[in-house]
Amino acid sequence: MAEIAYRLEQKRRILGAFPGPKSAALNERRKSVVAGGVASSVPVYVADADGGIITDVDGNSFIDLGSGIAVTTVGASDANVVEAVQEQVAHFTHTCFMVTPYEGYVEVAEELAKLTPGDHEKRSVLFNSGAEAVENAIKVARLATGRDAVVAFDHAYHGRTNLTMALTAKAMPYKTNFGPFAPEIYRVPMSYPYREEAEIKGEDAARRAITMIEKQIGAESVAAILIEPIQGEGGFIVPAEGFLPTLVAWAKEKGIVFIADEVQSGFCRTGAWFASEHEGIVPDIITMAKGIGGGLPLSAITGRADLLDAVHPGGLGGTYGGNPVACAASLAAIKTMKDHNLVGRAQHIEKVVTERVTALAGELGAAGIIGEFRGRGAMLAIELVKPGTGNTTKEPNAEAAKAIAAACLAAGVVILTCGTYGNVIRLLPPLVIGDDLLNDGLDVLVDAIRAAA
Ligand code: PLZ
Repeated sequence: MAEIAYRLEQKRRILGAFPGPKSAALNERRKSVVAGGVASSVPVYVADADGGIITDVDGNSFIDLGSGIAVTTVGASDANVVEAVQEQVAHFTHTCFMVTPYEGYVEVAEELAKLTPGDHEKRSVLFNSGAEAVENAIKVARLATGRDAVVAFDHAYHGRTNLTMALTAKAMPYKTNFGPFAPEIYRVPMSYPYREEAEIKGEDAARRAITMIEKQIGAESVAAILIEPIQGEGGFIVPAEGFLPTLVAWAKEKGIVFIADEVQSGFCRTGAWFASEHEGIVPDIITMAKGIGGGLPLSAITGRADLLDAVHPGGLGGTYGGNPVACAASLAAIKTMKDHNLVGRAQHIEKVVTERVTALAGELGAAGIIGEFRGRGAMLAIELVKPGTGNTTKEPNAEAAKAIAAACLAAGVVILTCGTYGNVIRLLPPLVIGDDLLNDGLDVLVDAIRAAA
């Protein structure tokens, strides 16, 4: 495995109170021109980023435990990506694959056919954002099946466009007052082991959802079941073992297209190329974005050739989909993932973090605020509850999540929250982060949780 070389010093450094003067000035300029509906969780402006470090315009260096929401898996300025982008951009930035095609698009599709689960014949289409990938997966499923209904799950997140808002579960901030929403979307219960009324096996949780689909929609009306194999924004919810395979088997039996939304969980993030692999499921269509592009906007759907090829020529596309610069970046990012065995790195990160957080949970005990620690690879989360309710009422503690994220930031660690109840701290470090930096970040996090408890 090749050694990871960094351009920026991998060290946390906070010079004083921040935002510093330059960030504060930018924030003022922003207020008069950028819409208030766009919120940023960190009040500083970026000057540079590399490996596990983000530096701001005032000279502060932060540890990045968020990867710009699971995007910069290979870091924000990976040498392979930088070189490939520079090379491509010097030749052509765009021609439109629907007008004059180019090799990079085909090469990305070849990689996706190899990397995604299953050895069946596959086809891919490239787009720009995760939401666009999800929308197109639904288009394909509806056309191929001739059916309308789409099943999504509690706590799901699939995007901010009209169709994907309908597919997303959480109202505030994603949906409130943005309706009306696309029709023929149905929501069924997820397997959320920590918050089940009583312990329920994965297979039974799947049966619960299937019964609801059969009784309230009718299997013969369902075009697709859409699910994140590990839910992202909803709280890094890992369904009980057996839940996903049971759904896949039932969908297959009923001619329903099973779509795995791996926009957040894909590309080495969970200690496998795709989270679907942990339970050996083979989705009919898989949606990808974020990590696929090495930081450039790229997304994709890859699926069964018979489904994708059912669409008439010209039925799928978009001006920028599979932009040549984004394709070059993607191929370089995939190379970095292979060269540095980032699947293995994610597994290693899971070990390091698990040791620290389980030790802390033990120290805080049943009276503490750690309800559950969960996740896979470098997609890990701590669900926080009101003190002492972790084994009883499990009362969500969004205040603690907020306070912990703020304390981490004040000390120079960027950490994101998530969850339907806003009470989950999530860890999504770039997979190229070094152990020393990761442990420094975890020291800060552990202190912040102790202080909040
Ligand atoms: N599907 C599983 O996680 C994006 C969204 C953050 P886009 N998640 C981060 C926010 O508040 O906007 C996501 C996802 C899953 C789809 C999407 C949508 O991907 O690239 O943001 O459109």
